[in-house]
Amino acid sequence: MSTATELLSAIKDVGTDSTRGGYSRHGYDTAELELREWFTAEAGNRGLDVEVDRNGNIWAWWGEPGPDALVTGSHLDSVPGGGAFDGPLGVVSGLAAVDMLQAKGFKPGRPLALMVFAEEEGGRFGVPCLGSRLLTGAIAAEQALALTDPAGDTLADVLRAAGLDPERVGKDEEALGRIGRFVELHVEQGRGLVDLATPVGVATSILAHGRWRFRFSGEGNHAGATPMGSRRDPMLPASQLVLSARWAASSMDGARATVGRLEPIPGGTNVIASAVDVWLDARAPNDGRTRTVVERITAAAKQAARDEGCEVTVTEESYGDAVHFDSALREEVAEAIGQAPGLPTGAGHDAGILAAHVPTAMLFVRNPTGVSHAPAEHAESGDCEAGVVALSKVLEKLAG
Ligand code: HGY
Ligand code: MN
Ligand code: MN
Ligand code: MN
Repeated sequence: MSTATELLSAIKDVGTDSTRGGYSRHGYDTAELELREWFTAEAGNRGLDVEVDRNGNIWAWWGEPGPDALVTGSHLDSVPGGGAFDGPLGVVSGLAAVDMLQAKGFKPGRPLALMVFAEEEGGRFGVPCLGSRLLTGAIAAEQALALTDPAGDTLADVLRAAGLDPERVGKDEEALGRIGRFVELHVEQGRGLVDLATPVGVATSILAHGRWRFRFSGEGNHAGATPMGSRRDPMLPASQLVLSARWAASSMDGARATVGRLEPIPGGTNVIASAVDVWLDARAPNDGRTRTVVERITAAAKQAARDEGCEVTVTEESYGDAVHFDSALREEVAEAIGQAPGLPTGAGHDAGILAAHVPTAMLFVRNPTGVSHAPAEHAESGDCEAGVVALSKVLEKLAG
């Protein structure tokens, strides 16, 4: 019988990032594959039957796979330089909850599975929740297979190397049809539970969320020899985009807009870039506000590109509308675990993708730093255990 903290400790050296700090574990890279193998062995030790679906998601079944299953899970990949808890906490809590239930002699009255979703952060191929999007058909197989990672490998290449068949990737009605209800446990990514002085909460909603890539093209040239008046420098409209993101989201209730990734081409100190790629992450409480924020940012960036004699193209890389979790399931979860506050979240989750298809709920575990997607992300051992106890009560009630 293991605690969540002991299980996290067993993987603490996998995928550490000595340059950025924290962890860099991306879909199907060496670290993530090692963690998938580790999970498979841990599930096997508990007598669970492990299978990998057509889209690379792992399922570990307690008892026969079947319809109307109760499923819990999360992901093992991270953002570049991410924390130890975002994703793995949900996975190890599933294992620890199974330990707790097995120790008390619980036998599921319906199929029960733990899941690990592939490439939740989109850290390698750019599209978040790729495994759950493929499973549910939220992204078309052809579009996904053509995605490339920074090394230029397509998802199709990478899946093939991992032993999966690209021909079979795509909406999987049969696998999806087995999920009766889905519950994801996750570290909280803000200070909601800290402010409430409570270790565990229940999610109410997720912001609408999209990612856009802007390619600004100008004229590559010499930093010293090119007079200031003769430049077409794409870094200028790129910078305007960054500033406009702050301005547009700040003036829209509940909105967030971020530029966390920007790549000048070719990227030399003494080179005026010929092009700059800028990725915009924008979120808001509903579709209309999200779209408005992105339209305002885009208009400002296009004007700045015209002023500098540059071209701009915009590609929507992913989008998902706001999620409001099933209120009946939320009540059942709250009943199972006792009083637990409801909390909205600005972060995306596989549970949010599944929510369009099956009743879905989420448990959050307090994060004393309130920081996430960075090495400072944290959860105390005692709170992790409170999360496991809560999850085990939910599994017991919903799969009993
Ligand atoms: O919220 C995110 O950026 C990701 O989907 N976890
Ligand atoms: Mn994340
Ligand atoms: Mn996550
Ligand atoms: Mn020179």
